[in-house]
Amino acid sequence: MLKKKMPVAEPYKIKMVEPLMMSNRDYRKKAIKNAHYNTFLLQSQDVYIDLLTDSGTAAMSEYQWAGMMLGDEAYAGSKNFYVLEEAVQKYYGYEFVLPTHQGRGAEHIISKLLIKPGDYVPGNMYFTTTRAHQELAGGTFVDVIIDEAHDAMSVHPFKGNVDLEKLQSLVDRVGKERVPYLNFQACVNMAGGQPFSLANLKSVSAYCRSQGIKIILDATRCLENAWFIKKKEPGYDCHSIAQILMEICSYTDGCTMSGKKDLLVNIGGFLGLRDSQLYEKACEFGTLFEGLHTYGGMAGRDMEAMARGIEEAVKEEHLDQRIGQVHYLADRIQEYGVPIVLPVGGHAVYIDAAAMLPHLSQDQFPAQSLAAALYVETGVRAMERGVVSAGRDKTSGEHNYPKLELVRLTVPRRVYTNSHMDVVAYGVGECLERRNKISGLNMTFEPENMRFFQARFDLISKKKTEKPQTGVRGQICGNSQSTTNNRYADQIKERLR
Ligand code: PLI
Repeated sequence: MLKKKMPVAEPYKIKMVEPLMMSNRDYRKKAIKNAHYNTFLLQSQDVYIDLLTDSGTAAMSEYQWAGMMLGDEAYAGSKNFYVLEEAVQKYYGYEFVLPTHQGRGAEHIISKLLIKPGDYVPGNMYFTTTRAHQELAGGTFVDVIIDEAHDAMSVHPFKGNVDLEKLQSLVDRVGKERVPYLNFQACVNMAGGQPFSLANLKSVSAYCRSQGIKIILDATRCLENAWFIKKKEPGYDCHSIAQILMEICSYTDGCTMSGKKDLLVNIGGFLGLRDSQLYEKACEFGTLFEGLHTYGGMAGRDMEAMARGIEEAVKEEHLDQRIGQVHYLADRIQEYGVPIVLPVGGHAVYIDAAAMLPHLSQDQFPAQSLAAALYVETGVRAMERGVVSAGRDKTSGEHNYPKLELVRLTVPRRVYTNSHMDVVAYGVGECLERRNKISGLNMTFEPENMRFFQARFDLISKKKTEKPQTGVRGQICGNSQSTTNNRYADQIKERLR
């Protein structure tokens, strides 16, 4: 029977290609060993399909490349800055725009501007760089996302929502004067790229305004969030993505933006603000840490490319294909019976490594181990999003043990075809087949900050990996956190049931 629905295909054709390195298993085994079992330490030339991140990895369009030739590399007042400023004002509605070299540049500035030592910064789950800057400024991050976000199996359509009760109880506990702002992230990365609903943002915004607490939007994947609102939230199907984006921003006081995701560029970001006094102060910090307020660490040509990226990224056909490809990959992976986070988010498929490798305790870094095994299997590079990424508690020095132990397969925008996605799914399926042979890892080198980028690991000997769950943590790391470990083992059993 003929299919009735028109398939979604790429709204572009390919003009230039970049050859990929094909390697064999033995080569990859050596490469991952040399990279200390950390996919961040692999050389990109040794990777076949690179799903490490969707950050800065997009293919730019001919329109963006043409804009690069119009770069005005003046130190001050580059014409490309004004083009970018106008695009942000038009689509995001923030009057004041400070370019930054990438998203974390904007996070640094907003944290320094608004956080005083001893403050609390609530957010809908953390992001690594965001929380690091909040802590560097003397703040304490408090997770106020709804509980469903921590449950890989929950199919809540808006797992990025803020739990208003959790927020209120924080404010009641510490006082509103200790809560300078709420960080509201679009398509929450660590939860699996999960969107918030406009209804939730609206009610949280009303509460925050009544308390004098600002809302700073992490707009990094806000267009993808807008797409989910259009598709899932009642009353928004007839709205354009641009309209939804503008409405989202209207409930917030400012935004930090990594242009390297939604905005289809390889580098760049900005801080968007409404308050002129805050902007003036931000310009001072921007000049100190990033560069003058009309370039903020970006070349003129890059500002032009990002401005043009904004125009392209709000197009619905672009988002249909972009998110459609992520969902295509998720469907193929599920056909192999691999457990993934549901519902599928906007930028990546997250494999539930805890459920897939129940023979490994969380101290044996299941997600890190699976990412390394996947590379060996097919040359696909993925990223750990579990206990390694979560780092250590600053006070107790213990690992932060997240409930989710995930491997992220992040799809770059406009780069790979669905045939590549088929190969990725096959590789994940092969890992599932031989999951009992995947051994855990020991951390042999651990940087103090953002350890996941540079940490080094070694394979745990097979004998140790195959020991039973209970008490494994004590044997491997020599500490006494068996309660957390048992809870973790219970969760896995629950998921496998
Ligand atoms: O990598 P930056 O500095 O341009 O952006 C930092 C950043 C802020 N917020 C969110 C939600 C992010 O996802 C983010 C960066 N994400 C990376 C690098 C990623 O691989 O997901």
